[in-house]
Amino acid sequence: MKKMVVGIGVLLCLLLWFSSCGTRIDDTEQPAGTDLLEEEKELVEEGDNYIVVGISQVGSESDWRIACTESLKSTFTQENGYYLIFEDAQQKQENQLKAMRDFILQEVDYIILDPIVETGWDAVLKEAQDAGIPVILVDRQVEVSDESLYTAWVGSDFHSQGVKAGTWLQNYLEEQGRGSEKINIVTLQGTLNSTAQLGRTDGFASVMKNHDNWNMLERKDGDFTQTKGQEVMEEFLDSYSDIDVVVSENDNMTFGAIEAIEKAGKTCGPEGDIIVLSFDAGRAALEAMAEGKINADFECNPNLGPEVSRIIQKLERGCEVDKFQYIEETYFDPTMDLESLIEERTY
Ligand code: GYE
Repeated sequence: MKKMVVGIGVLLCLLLWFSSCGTRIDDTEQPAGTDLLEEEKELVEEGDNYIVVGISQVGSESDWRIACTESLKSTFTQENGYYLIFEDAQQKQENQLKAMRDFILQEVDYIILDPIVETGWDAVLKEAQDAGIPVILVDRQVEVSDESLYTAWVGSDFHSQGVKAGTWLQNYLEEQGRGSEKINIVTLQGTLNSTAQLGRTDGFASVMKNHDNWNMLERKDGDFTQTKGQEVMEEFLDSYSDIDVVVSENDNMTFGAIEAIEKAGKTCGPEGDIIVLSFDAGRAALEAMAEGKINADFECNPNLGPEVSRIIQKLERGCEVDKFQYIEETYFDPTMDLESLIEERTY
């Protein structure tokens, strides 16, 4: 019985595939005499036979973000059958809302949204749904009352990254014979209310609650940028003379923190005064680790383009897609062969 159901499912998908049930722009469908705006005409002409995809990207605040944009842009190419409209929101939700409304007006086939923060999306997602445009979320998530407002999400398990960081610190301190010493920690948080920030902060906190001797001196928003990371770390160093650990919720803030620490005449990394934990694990961070400045880095994979394309191709064939897809990730520390890891790194 099960086999028969699966068989019918496969058959249906094949039928849908051959009957080409996509929503590609086709100018032959325009009723005669319909007046189109000049730009709309261009879009229709250029979009003819392509799957039109509107991407609203968060910004270009970090190396991770740049790598993620590169992955999306190199996936959604005309060679691959896509016509891409890409909007960089420069870290502002209002720009993302505007971009989404423009995509709806342009009648794109799919919207790909990397939501800067989790809240404030209900209305625009409803507008997309009413217009029949599937929205695929990448990287960060949304908090909405109705999950049918988006089709799928693909990205990282940020909570698990935070747990990995806490567990790594716990093991490291034990190995160093500092398991029951008082440990003063500061956190450079990513953009507040973004999924990456919430998950990493909560994940780390869930390990921290098992250690009465771990003392969180302060957590502060560094907005995932190097400049802000450095600024906040300078403030921390001014306020506290006895910081043992910096948890920095992305590599770029880590680079800023290292600058601040060195400027203050202190050192960091395995041989230094301050333990540095970072997230993303891009090539530049692994290089800083090889130079002895970062203790551990928790991987976040920005190569999300191909996975999103796979989702769209399935939807085009009328097949079901998983609502949530997590990317597999690991972590790095100086006990590993950093030289080969750096060589292999694609971002
Ligand atoms: O860690 C950070 C970026 O949402 C996973 O955003 C992403 C985060 C990433 O700015 O570098």
